[in-house]
This record gives sequence, structure tokens and C-alpha cells, in this order.
Amino acid sequence: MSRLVVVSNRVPVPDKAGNPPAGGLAVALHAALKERGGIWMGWSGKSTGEAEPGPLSIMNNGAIQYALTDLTDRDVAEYYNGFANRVLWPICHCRIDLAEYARREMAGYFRVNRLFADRLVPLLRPDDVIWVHDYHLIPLAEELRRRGVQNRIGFFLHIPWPPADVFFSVPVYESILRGLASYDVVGFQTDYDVDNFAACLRREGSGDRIGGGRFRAYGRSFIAADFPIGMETAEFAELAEDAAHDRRIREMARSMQGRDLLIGVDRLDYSKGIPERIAAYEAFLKGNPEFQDKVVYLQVTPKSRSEVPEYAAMQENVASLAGRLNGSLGSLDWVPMRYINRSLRRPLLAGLYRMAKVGLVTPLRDGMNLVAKEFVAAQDPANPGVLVLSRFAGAARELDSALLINPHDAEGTGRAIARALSMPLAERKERWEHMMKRLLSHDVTHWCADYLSHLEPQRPTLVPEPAP
Ligand code: ADQ
Repeated sequence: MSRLVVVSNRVPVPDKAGNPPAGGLAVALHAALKERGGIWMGWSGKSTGEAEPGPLSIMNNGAIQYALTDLTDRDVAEYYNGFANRVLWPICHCRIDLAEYARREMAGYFRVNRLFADRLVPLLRPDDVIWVHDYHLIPLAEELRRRGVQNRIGFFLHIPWPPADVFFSVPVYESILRGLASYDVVGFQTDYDVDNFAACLRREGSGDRIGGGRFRAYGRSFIAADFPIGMETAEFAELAEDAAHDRRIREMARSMQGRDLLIGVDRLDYSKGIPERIAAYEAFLKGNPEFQDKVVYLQVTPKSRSEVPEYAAMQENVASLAGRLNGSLGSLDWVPMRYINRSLRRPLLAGLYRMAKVGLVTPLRDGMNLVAKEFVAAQDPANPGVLVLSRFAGAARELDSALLINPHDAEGTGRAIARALSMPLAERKERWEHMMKRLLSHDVTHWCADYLSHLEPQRPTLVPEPAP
């Protein structure tokens, strides 16, 4: 088995005892790295100020080596807060209106990718397989190829790939497409993303599908396919079951005073549809007054990317919407919505999901959305809750037994909430069992192994190509 080299913007460095941070992706990639030996490289999250980026700092942890680089203030502003999070993120989530194109930031994005390539090349061995993650590092393979690297290099995009018209609004779209064609395997979350990517190549006249999951573009042949990411299903289900003994979960249950819990858990991000969700909850309460005082909606939302102006504005907006809802519909002893800006430990999160009768996962667009999967995995098989899920989340491709909604339709989503709260046990069980079966057979370990089996040398196609 080849050694594995993972490259991502940030690196989930383990604690002093050598344990990786909680969360499916970090755990699964650490397991793969431990089995094969290898390197995880990325940005340290620190800035050197105005100076040079500084040398790589290397940390060893058994078979795994962490290679971290600091960036300058300018790098962080242009590459991370600039092009990655103010162009690629909004564009991939179909928010052309929020994209801010600045040549300087685009140049910074490519400059940091060159820096990553310069730092990585001396660490590589000829038979390493390299797995690059997410939109921050799309040009990395092309930069590595320019430096003579011939290893197998794969890329996985965690966020959606947009339709061609949206993508072509990025002034340097061609460099981005060419960058992707430099990989051997390009993984997307869903078949819709693969189709959008194929349409971009076709419209540009630069390439197309050639069969068997393979594409040819910009003079290279590579695999592009969907590899829907999974979670650590069985472990998370166990965490949720054990959480019944957690003091804080028992206190939370007491504070509900017999009311039903609806839960939303998201980073504070405009793609997650939190204002639209609050509007749907309000429509539900107004359209179904018999539920007033009988339910509580808990929204757990850690702040993210506060340096980007749209995120700071959203923080204000969601807080004021929550306050307005509580002000207009709450009573002396009922607060309809609890809103907290905090990150919770995974066992507590698992316990809260299990306590909830309804999971509200209503992004306007989302690559996958692991919260949807976590909510399902945490349920009590004897009395499962109901998932209300946006059809614009990648997760909806697999979790089609959820109540699928259009997050732009507040009244429709409100009706789905009412239906979820009234759903008979037999129907809840049937829907849940169907989804849980899928989550168990397609967990994050399966995802990781499946992706890597396509990246290994001597694996030329997904399925045999038709005879010429
Ligand atoms: P994210 O946009 O971060 O990820 P998501 O898939 O929902 O979205 O993952 C969020 C993770 O953070 C979940 O594991 C969740 O439990 C955790 N989390 C959220 N709020 C939390 C809180 N308050 N406390 C503790 N944990 C919290 C990107 C893409 C997604 C894609 C993932 C993985 O945008 O579409 O599913 O990568 O590929």
C-alpha cells in the first residue's frame, strides 16, 4: 500500500495524548494515515504578520507526520478570506451576488497554492498517493505537476459544483478548470455536481466525458465521479444512546417541561438558510396555533469567518430575527426559539439530536450536510424523530426518506414541520430505518476506502470502458 499524503487548508492536529479532534472526517483520514503511514500538510492557522511565511514546522505522531506552514497577513487576507471565501465559496453555493472579485486576491490564491507546492515537493516519495481537499487548493496539482511530480494526485470537493453560467462568472474560471484536470481523480459529493462540472467543460469546449467515469480535458485523462461523504455512523449512534446519562441532557429535558424539541445545528453561514428556517418556523406556529407553547426550536450556531463582512452582517440578522420571533410569539413562560452561538462537544450534540422530535436541516445549498446524517444516526430506533431536509443539500440524494422541502418556501416548510410533529410512529420508524441502513453501509470509513481505491495506481477506470 502506498504512503498517503493529505493536504487541506487546515490540519486537525491531535491533542497531547495523540487523539485526533472529534468528527468523522478527521477520524477517518487519521485512520487511513495511520494504516498507511503518511503526511498531513496545511496551514497552521497562524500568521507571521508582514514577514515571509516562515519554514514548515514538522510534528511526528507515530506513523503520521504533520507539516504546517504559517502564512503572512497578506496571504490570509487574499487567499483565505479573499478568493477562497469571497469568490469560490459564494459561487459554488450559487451566490453570484455575494462574490467580490479582486485581481489581487485571485493572484494571492494562486501564490499560496505555489507556496504549498514548494513546501510539499521535498517531502514527497515517488510512490506516495496525494489527496488534496477542498476549494482552497484546486490549483495545487497543476503546481506540483509543474515541479515534476508524477505521483497519483486526487482532489475532493466538499462543497457543491455550480451550473456553468454561475461558474463562468469567475474571471479566472479557465485556470480553475485546468487546475482540476491536473488531478487523477476529482471527487464530488453528488452526481449533480459531476454533471455541472461536465457541462462546464463541454460549454467551454475544453473537454467531456469519455465513458467509464473518465473525462478528457486540457490534454489529460482523469476520473471525475461522485463520492458522497459519510459519517462515523455506528460510533455516533452509540454516543447518542449513552448521552441519556449526561447530566446536561437530563437538565435540558427537564427545562422543556414536556414540550417537543425541534433542532437546527449549523455554522453561522448564509448557505445554511437560517433566516429562511426561522421564517418557516414562524409560518408553522402562526398556521398551527395549537402547537404554540407545545414546541421549542433550539438553534445551535457557532460563529464562523467573522472577518468576512457578509458573515458579520448575518450574525446581526439572525440574532434580531430570533429576538423578534420570541418577542412577538413568546409568552411569560414560553420562549419559542432558543438561540446559542456556541460549539458543543460531540456527545452533547448527539444527545440533543436524540432528544429532538424534528431535525431542521434547510440549507439553500450544501455540498452534503453532515448534520442531516448525524441527526438520523442519533435517533432512538424505538421512537425516532423526523428529518426535515432541504432538497438542495447533497444529503437529500441519499436521505430521500426524509421530508424533503424547498427552503425558499416558508409556508411549505412550515407544513412539513407540522406533518413531522404529527407523524405516526410506524411511518417514522419506516422512514428512519431506510435512512439508517444507508448511513451504516456508506459510513465515512467506506467513503475513504472507496475514494482511495480509485486513487491507487493500477486502477485506471471506475468500470470497464466500452470496447471501441
Ligand atoms: P460544513 O459547511 O461545515 O462542511 P456540515 O457538513 O454540516 O457543514 O458539517 C458541519 C459539522 O460541524 C458537523 O459535523 C456538525 O456536527 C459540526 N457542528 C456544527 N455546528 C456545531 C456546533 N454548534 N457544535 C459542535 N459541532 C457543530 C463542509 C460542506 C458540507 C459537507 C462537509 C463535509 O459545506 O456540505 O457536508 O464539508 O464534506
